Amino acid sequence: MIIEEISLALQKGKANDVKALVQQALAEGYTPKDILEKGLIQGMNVIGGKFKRNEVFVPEVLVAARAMNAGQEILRPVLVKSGIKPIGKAVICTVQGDLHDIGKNLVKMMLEGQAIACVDLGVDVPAEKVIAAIKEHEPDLLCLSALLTTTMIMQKEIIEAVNKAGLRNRVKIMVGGAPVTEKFALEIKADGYAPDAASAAELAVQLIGEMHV
Ligand code: B1M
Repeated sequence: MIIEEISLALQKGKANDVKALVQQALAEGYTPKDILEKGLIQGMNVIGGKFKRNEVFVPEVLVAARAMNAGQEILRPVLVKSGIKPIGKAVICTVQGDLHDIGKNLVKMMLEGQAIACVDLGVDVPAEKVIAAIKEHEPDLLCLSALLTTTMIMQKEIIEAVNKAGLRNRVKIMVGGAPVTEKFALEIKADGYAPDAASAAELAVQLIGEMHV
């Protein structure tokens, strides 16, 4: 089945094959959601398990990540409808010390799919850069991603810095990433937590709505 082929090509890091297979799957009528969840994310999860068990190492994970991004680029225009007036604006990043961007990119893509304009600050982003971006772009929503137990704490530091800068009532803050939990989000006084990109988009719409009442 083509969805399994996508997962396998991603695991082997074959970016061009992933691109072609994603295109083919779309042409055959598979939904972007199935291609993403059962093909791309499933393949990345297999690599994640192998990485954990030391069956593959950083180079293999990097080529798989590149293949994942190649697949996402094909899906992006299908998920993001063009010409629709944005319902709000988000600033999104992966926090300082953390270079993982696949989940953040997925969240961004899903937000854009809900007509939320996104300013992407990239990875390894310190609090000062976030504060400067809030002042410059005046977003409704700040989205902070963290994939390492050692960098989750930066989400707390950034929220504290936003408080200190007197900007806390001007922006809603959503946190997420594999080690992050609802409980942690409450502890650090975020406005919301989402476990995956699809729920992140739903929550983003809700939080932006709350900003505009
Ligand atoms: Co890294 N890595 N990694 N890695 N890596 C993990 C995270 C790890 C769990 C692997 C493991 O050991 N089992 C482990 C963390 C352990 C821990 O902290 N508890 C780990 C480690 C240790 C490391 C290094 C330290 C390894 C080393 O160098 N020895 C190093 C750290 C580098 C750094 O950041 N400073 C490192 C490096 C890398 C690569 C560069 C090789 C590569 C990243 C490439 C890239 O992103 N461009 C990489 C990868 C790919 C992984 C795994 C295999 C996959 C992560 C991923 O992309 N998953 C990962 C193992 C795993 O997760 N199974 C691992 C797919 C993605 C779709 O899921 O990012 O969880 P995820 O995003 C989800 C949700 O979390 C959520 O939505 C997404 C989609 O549904 N979400 C949000 C994410 N952000 C959100 C924000 C929201 C809401 C929801 O609101 C704002």
